[in-house]
Amino acid sequence: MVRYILAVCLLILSVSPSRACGILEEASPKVGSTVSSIDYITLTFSQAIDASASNVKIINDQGKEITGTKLMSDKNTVLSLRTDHFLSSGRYKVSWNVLWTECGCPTQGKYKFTVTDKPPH
Ligand SMILES: [Cu+2]
Repeated sequence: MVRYILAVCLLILSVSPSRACGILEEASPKVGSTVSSIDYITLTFSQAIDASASNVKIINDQGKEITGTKLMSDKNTVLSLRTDHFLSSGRYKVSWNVLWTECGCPTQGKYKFTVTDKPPH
C-alpha cells in the first residue's frame, strides 16, 4: 500500500515536477505531548486537502473512538475534530488520513498524546 502510494506520487511528480505531496506541518496538541483536558484537536497541513476524502479520529487507550465533529478551515488546510465531551485523563492516539487536492495522493499518519487533568466540568 505504501509502495503503491509512493509509486503514484512519483508518477505524478515525474509528470508535473512542481506538484509534490503535502505534509502535516503542525498538530495541536503537539505530537507526544502531555496536556490539560481539551475538547478539540487541530491538524495543519502544508497543502489543501479534500474535505470529503479526509478524516481524523481520536482513539482512547481502550481502543474506543472518541465521538466528535469534523471541521475544515476555509482554505482546506486545517482539519479539526471537536469532541462531544472534554477528554478525561489518559493516553490517546490521533489517526488521520487526507487526500491532497493538488496532487491527488492519499497520506496517513498517527501520533499519541496524553491528557493529565480531569475535564473542567
Ligand atoms: Cu502527492
